[in-house]
Order: sequence, then C-alpha cells, then structure tokens
Amino acid sequence: MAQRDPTVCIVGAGMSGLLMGIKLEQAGFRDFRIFEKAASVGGTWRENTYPGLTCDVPSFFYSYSFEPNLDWSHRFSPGPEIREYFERVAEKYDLHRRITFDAKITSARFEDGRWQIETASGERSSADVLVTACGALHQWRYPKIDGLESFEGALFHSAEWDHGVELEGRRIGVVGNGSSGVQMMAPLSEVASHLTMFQRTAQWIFPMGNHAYTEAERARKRRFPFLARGARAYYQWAFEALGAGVVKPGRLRESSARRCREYLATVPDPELRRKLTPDYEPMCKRLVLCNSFYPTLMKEHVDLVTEGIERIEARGVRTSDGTLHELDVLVLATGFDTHAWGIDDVVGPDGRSLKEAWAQGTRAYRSVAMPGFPNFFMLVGPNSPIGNISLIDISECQAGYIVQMLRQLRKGRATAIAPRAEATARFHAALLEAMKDTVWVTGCSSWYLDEDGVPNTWPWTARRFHRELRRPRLADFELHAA
Ligand code: N01
Repeated sequence: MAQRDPTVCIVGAGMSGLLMGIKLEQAGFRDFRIFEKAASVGGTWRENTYPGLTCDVPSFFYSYSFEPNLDWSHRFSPGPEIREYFERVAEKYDLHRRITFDAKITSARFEDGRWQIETASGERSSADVLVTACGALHQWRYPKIDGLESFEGALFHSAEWDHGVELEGRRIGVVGNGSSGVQMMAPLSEVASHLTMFQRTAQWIFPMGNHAYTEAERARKRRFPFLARGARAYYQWAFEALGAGVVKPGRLRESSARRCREYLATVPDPELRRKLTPDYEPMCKRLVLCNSFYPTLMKEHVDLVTEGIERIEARGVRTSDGTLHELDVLVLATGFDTHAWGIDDVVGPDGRSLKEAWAQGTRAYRSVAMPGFPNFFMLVGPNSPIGNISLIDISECQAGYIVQMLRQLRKGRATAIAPRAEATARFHAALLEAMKDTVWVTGCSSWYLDEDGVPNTWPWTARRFHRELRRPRLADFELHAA
C-alpha cells in the first residue's frame, strides 16, 4: 500500500490541542488543522479568569516537559500566567497558522473512509484522522435552582467571570465550594462588604501554601535551568506518589486523611468547624489544596451558610430556614459537566454515535480510542488520570501514543485503525475491578463519578499509565485497508 501522511483535524486549541499540534509537527505530520471554538488559545485558562484562580498542580510540573518555563512566579502560579505560557508556546511553535478560530465543530461523521466535519457556522471539511482535545472542563454547569433568572443583581458562573461588575463594597454570594469556590474566597473577602458562601456539602481541605518565588530564586532558575528541571522532577514524583497513594487503602491515604482532619481541627469556632466537617472520607471528592479558605471564613464579614438554597429571589438567596440573604453579586461556582466530551455529534461508519456507544457509561480503549470509531483519538478521554496530577504530563503520553498510531497509517499498513471491541471490554473490566477499593467510591458525590457512580478516572498509578501508553499493542487494533 502506498505511503501517505494522513490529514488530521484537532478539536480545541487548549493545553492538549496545542500539544498535539507540536507533536505532529515534530513527527513530520504537516497536514493538520486545529479548530478552536473561541478567538484565542488557552482553553480552560482562557475561560476561567475568576479572582484567585490558580492551578492546583505545581507550575513546574504543570508545563510541557519539552518547554519548561524557568520563571514561574509561584508554586501554584496564577491563571493569567498559565494562560500567557500557553500563548507563548503557541507563538514559539508557530501554531497560529494551523488554527481556525471561532470554529466550533458541531458534527464529525466517518463517511467514505474520512471524517466529514462541520462547524457551527456550516463550514465543512474532511480529514483522515480526528483528534479531540476538548478537555474535561469546558462546559460549565448552571445549577437548577428555582428563581435563578429573577435575581436583579449581577449573576455569573465562575468560568464566565463578568469583569465589568464592580465588586468593591458589594455584598457577594458564592454558590459552591469546589476548588473554584474555595480559591476565590480570599480575594473576594478583600473587596466585598459582605461575603457569603453557600455550601451544600462540606469539603475536605488539604493545607498547602502557595510559595511566591523570590527574585533571587527566579534568577537562579533562569541562570541554572537544571534547577527548574529538578523542581519539575520533584513535584512529579511527589504529586504522582500522593495521587496514586491516596486512591487505594494504605499508609499514604491514612496520613493524607489525618492531615486534612488535623487541619480542620485548627478552626477554633466549634460551630464553624461543625459546618465544615464532611460526612465522607477525605479524597473521595477531588482534594482541594488551600490554606487561605479557613482563615477567610473566620473573618467578621464572611459567612458560611449551610442551610439549603430554597430559591433565588430578586434581592438574593432564600435558604430553607426562611432567611433571605441579600446580595448584589451572585457567583455560581457550581462546576462543569465533566461528561461532555466536546463535539455534540460524532458518528462512526456504521451510523452509531458516540453518545449511543456511551449510553451504558463512557468507556474507551486506554483513554485514547474507541471501537467502532476508526481513526478517532482522544486527548484527556474517558478514564484519563484526572486526579491531583498534571494533565499536561498525561496528555504528552497520549499524544505520543497517537503519533505512533498515525505512523501506522503513514507506513501504509492501514487506512483505518480502531481498537477491537474485546480489547476495550477487557481493559474496561480490569478498570472497573480496580475501581472497587478506590477512595472515589467510598460514599460521596463528585464530578469524578458518572450517572451510575463509576469514577471516570484512572485507578492505577501514573507510572502504569505511562507504561500502558508507551507503545501501542497492535494486536488490540483492527487495521483496515481501503
Ligand atoms: O467545581 P466542583 P469547581 N446548589 O464540581 C456545588 C478544576 N479547576 O469549578 O459538593 C448548591 O468541584 C457543589 O456542591 P456538592 C479542579 O480540578 C480548574 O470548583 O455537589 N451547590 C460543589 O461544591 C476542580 O476539581 C480550574 O454538594 C451546588 C460545587 O458547586 C474542578 O475544576 C480552577 C449546586 C462544584 O464544585 C471543578 O472545580 C479551579 C446547587 N444546585 C478548579 N450545584 C481551572 O481554571 C453544584 N453545587 C483550570
């Protein structure tokens, strides 16, 4: 069969889409295009701009391995700095010429041996290979609360921050205490005349300071880049050990849980402490790393409200005890639909859609491919290790794997490749078995769980993920020639 470079369509110019572009360039695949729904790169770091936004993975680890930033300002650097990093990388690798902005792909159908792609504006194109790089946090979730539309103050989701709204001296309410809600509390308390957090479920907090690197520390890393590489290696080791260690029963899970409990015990007011005490195990939900949240809640003008929200009214939030909490600004830090996979309509050659294939629960072959969907690959697909470790590292692993699959197409070994159904079922069965004793299924609701309560994460170590994706096992794939 003739050798030919496949054409590739990448969906999304966030962290993983940019990475895929770079990896394709480096492997000599020049015929690719990135479609981005918005007008600039950066994905979640473009969309999330709330006060106090940081990444909960240390910056030296949350950066591409081949493109270290020697000059991070903090251990957990602020969101705008991370966004600038991705913009710089896109510039450096000259990716803009490959990106079509304001082009949301709404449908992708495998017909006549190619992916036929359509954008929201009706533009059509086709490619041999479709790679989704849409991330897990791109579709924000509005809560279903009665009267939401009747609020007369400013109302917005944490991922859609309205910077035109004056915060100084206003009464601000925050619904939700995940990482987003928790991170924004300290900066909002600096400006609000009154700040109220509406908490539905208490959250475990792991105390973790956010060290600001001094000018001397930064200068040293600029001068001796191996120090930055060392910092990356250290954080990778520490967070991967922590990430894997807390998932399964064992000493690390116990000691991390103890750390959370001890930290909670430092809250002096017994009533506040009671409200903050979760009724499930630490780490069952994604761990929130923060050491400014408890001190913020202790401030005079900050309240933690645990009565359920009955409804939203013109002047504020009415809770189940009948109290009306009057507000000028209401922030919905209510998270994301983490089971929305980017494109509404992906249809394989037999007319079956991805939605139908996932009707009994999302699954994939080792997080990157799907049986019945040839030449279709995913970055940060189902069961990627999305715990408290670097998704960049994970995406690099997946992108490397996808490049190897594309080499099979280039060599002319096949025109269409998809994983075998049995191999995927085997992988998924092992995954479900390994999920059984994970901390995620110990009795809490979290964005890790699907509708059936199955975690959408990776139950094993990051090292195992690296191992399983180092080289494709071609026997697990069906290779079709035209
Ligand atoms: O969202 P969440 P998040 N009434 O789903 C509550 C990452 N991250 O945006 O626990 C009342 O964790 C809900 O309550 P409950 C990070 O990985 C990325 O905070 O379901 N409350 C919960 O408290 C993180 O883990 C960035 O009872 C309602 C909260 O809303 C992930 O994103 C920044 C409610 C949602 O918490 C998600 O964090 C920060 C209702 N009707 C975090 N509905 C980046 O920018 C929901 N809640 C990259």
